[in-house]
Amino acid sequence: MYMRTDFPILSRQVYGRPLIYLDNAATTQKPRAVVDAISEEYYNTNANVHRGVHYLSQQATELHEAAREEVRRFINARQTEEIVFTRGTTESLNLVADSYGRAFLHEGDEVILSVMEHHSNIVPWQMLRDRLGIVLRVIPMDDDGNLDMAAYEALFNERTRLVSVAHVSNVLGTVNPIREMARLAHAHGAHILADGAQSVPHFQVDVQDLGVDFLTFSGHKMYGPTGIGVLYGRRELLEQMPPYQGGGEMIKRVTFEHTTYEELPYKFEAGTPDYVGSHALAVAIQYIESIGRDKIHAHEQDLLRYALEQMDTIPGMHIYGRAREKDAVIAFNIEGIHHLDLGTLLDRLGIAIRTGHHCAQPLMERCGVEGMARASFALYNTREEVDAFVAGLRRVQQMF
Ligand code: C6P
Repeated sequence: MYMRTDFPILSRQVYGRPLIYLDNAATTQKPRAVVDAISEEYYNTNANVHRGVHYLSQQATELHEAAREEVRRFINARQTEEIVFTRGTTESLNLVADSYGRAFLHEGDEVILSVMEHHSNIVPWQMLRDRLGIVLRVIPMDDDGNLDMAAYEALFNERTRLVSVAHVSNVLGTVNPIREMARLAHAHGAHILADGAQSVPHFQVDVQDLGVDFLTFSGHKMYGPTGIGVLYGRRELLEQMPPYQGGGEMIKRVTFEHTTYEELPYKFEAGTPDYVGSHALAVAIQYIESIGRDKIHAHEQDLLRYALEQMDTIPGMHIYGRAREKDAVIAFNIEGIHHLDLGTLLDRLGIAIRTGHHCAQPLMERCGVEGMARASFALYNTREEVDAFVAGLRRVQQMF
């Protein structure tokens, strides 16, 4: 539907069939504008940032810092100093676990996660638990994939310091009620982090409106390049947190006796940043806005409803996640067919989906399965592709 020709890869064939790309929660395809911005910068503007007095370095620095401002505006943060560039959601989460952990957490303090977290929002906290002796609490969910809000509230006690939860589940598509969760966290004197890897690409996310203290997301899931991500943090908290890594860019003065650190956000950006990636991310943001986030969301919701309607007519179909608010991700299994076989056979029809545990093994356990197949939509998918996908599912089913 939307500007498919902007995405050159969508016109290629696999196994002699037109590509139908339904693995967008893993990574999205890139519009020409983003790929061009990358080659353009390498061809014309490439120089290390924040270091040179020379023209190119200043130009590259301007692009990099303009990108930071673009990200700030996109998520409505108060200040550009609250935008830290990272390699992606995973690094943003590790940064918070490590640095927030050093500043705010002590043995016996508690962090609340949910049962539907991606491993990136579990493992860093477990590593911290092993280092500091913190306690992890887990919010359960109902069979439709809605978090149990009464159980959530009951998890708070005087040792709760932080809630760290997915805004949208990468498996169930559940859109968690982050605003309400933030209100409750703050009412109990705790901070809250929303993992926005699967929300920021799909609908308007406003950090001030949601009231979150931290937000993490990845460029590559929102039509931008791989290797660039964002950590938003409330200034007051970031100020109190120590650097995550040491090196160039993040220092004011170094002697062998003592080092003083840079101001925000550079304190958290050790080493040469991905200044080409940051600019390309800004171009991806401009691309999204040129279509309109509301329009993208409405389109993806239409595809979701359309796909669910048809998939529900397939015998033996199990769909995981029927939350009240659900994003355009459908995880499923068909009785009698292993998810890996399903994915492999669909692939032969030119249809790309993801299979396996989706980096959410505790959620797989909660659902009583080893793995699932998953189709996920982006702005360029069409109803015709959904038709082909459902026809593909029926065809695979007939083979068994
Ligand atoms: N989920 C998926 O196919 P990175 O890899 O750092 O860009 O993002 C990690 C991550 C964190 N949180 C959530 C909710 C995510 O969905 C992801 C990435 C991909 O579902 C790859 S495993």
